[in-house]
Amino acid sequence: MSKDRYIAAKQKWAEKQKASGFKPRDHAAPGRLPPGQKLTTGFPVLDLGVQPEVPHTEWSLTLDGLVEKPATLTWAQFNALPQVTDVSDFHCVTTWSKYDCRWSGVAFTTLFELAQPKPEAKFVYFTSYDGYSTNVPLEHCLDDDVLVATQFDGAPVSREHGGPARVIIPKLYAWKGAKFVKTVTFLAGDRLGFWEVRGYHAIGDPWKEERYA
Ligand SMILES: Nc1nc2c(c(=O)[nH]1)N[C@H]1C(S)=C(S)[C@@H](COP(=O)(O)O)O[C@H]1N2
Ligand SMILES: [Mo]
Repeated sequence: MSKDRYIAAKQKWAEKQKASGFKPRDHAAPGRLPPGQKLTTGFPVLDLGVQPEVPHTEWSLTLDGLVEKPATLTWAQFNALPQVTDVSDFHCVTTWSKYDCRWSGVAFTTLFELAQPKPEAKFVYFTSYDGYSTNVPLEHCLDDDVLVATQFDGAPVSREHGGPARVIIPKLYAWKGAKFVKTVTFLAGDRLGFWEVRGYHAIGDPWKEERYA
C-alpha cells in the first residue's frame, strides 16, 4: 500500500518538475474550496503563543521509529537533499483557506527513501521546537504535494510561519502541518498529537469536514 502511494507520488513529482512553471488554478474550480471554508488573501498566523527561535547551527531534523535507517540531519545535510517547489492551497480548520502557496523544500518521499520505514509503519508523528505535535496516517504523507518546506514564495519561511522548516500537507487541515518541525517518527499505531488529544480529528480531511473527532 505505502509502496504504491510512494511510487505514484515520485512519478507525479517528476511530471511536475518537468512542466515548466506552475499555472495558477481557477479560483472558482469546482471542489477547490472545501465545505465551510472562506477564502482569505492574507496569511494568518496560528501558534501556541511561542515562536521558538532555532538558529541553523542548533537545528536538526530527526527521522526515527520503525525505520531501517534512523537519521538526524543537520541544516546543511537537510538542504543538500534534492529540493522541490510546489504550489498548493492551505486550509485551516478555523475556516480560512489560502490559495496558491508556493513552498520549496524537501519532498516527504525523499525523507521516506532516506529513513526506509519498515512495512509495519502506518502512521507518522511529528514533533516541533515549540512543543507542538501532530499525527498523520503515513499514506497521506506520501502524497506528491507533501513537503518539509524551508521557503515560502522564494524566501526563507519566516519564524512566525514555522521556520526554519515546516511540514506542508495540502490535502489535510493545516494543523497537520507541523511548524518548527524537529522529529518525524514512524509508528505502527496512531499516537494522538497536541490538538488531536484535545478533540480534533485523527485524519482531518477538509473535503469531508473532519474537524473534530
Ligand atoms: N509547531 C506548530 N505547528 C503548527 C501550529 C502550532 O501551533 N505549532 N499550529 C497549526 C495550525 S492550527 C495551523 S492552522 C497552521 C498555521 O500555519 P501559519 O501560522 O503559517 O498560518 O500551523 C499548524 N502547525
Ligand atoms: Mo489551524
